[in-house]
Amino acid sequence: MPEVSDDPMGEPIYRHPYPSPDLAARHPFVVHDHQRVDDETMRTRAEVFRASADRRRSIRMFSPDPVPRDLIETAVAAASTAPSGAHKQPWTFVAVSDPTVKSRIRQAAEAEEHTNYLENRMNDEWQEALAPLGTDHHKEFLDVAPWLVVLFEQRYERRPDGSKRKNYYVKESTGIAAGLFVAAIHEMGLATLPHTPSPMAFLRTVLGRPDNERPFVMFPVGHPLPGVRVPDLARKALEEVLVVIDD
Ligand code: IYR
Repeated sequence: MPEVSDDPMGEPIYRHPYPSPDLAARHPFVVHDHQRVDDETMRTRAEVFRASADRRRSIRMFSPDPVPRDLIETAVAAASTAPSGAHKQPWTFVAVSDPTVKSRIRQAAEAEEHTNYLENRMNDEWQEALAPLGTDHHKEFLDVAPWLVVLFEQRYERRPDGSKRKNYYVKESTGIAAGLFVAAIHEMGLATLPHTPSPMAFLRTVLGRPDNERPFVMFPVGHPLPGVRVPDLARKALEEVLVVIDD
């Protein structure tokens, strides 16, 4: 087995190598397949990704044009590469294109949003924050978008004997998977919207999911409706979101 690299001066960089021989004897480890590239190549790749990410917008009017199922499958496969607490991958994606089920979801979502917007379940401060986005309780896109992908977090897992096995960092893990899903959908040229018709418990019932799963976020997916308008938002400047503690 190749040894991890040491300092050229002969001093080991790590005094506590990972995995320890004892750990490696008990669990399988493999050498990481990594191709190091030079700084300029990294700069180019980083900028290509940044510029693409910056073109992403949340879309609230989708074209009804169908989207092949294999594209959704590939996006979920990409999302499911997300790092997760103790590698438990505590998520389930439910992809719906059945118009009857989409319509049931829309009805239930609009009922919750009606309470949110028109019966003041979202307080004034919240409604003010949303005003520039122009959202309301109508969620037509839930019928129109060819796919609704509902992401569930698994708070625990059932062992074959029915007992519960805890998952760790469920929200963090599922949140990262959600981010990768958004990126995958965008990179393939489709659009989505992270939608949370809160409270979302109805999604568990409508989709017949087990009691260890809790809805985390829902993604309508499709092509944007041609000519769709989006809020003229600016993203925060790097200086507003990045603090560097340099040497
Ligand atoms: N879930 C509601 C309200 C909403 C909340 C936030 I925070 C948003 O950024 C946008 C909408 C809805 O989907 O309309």
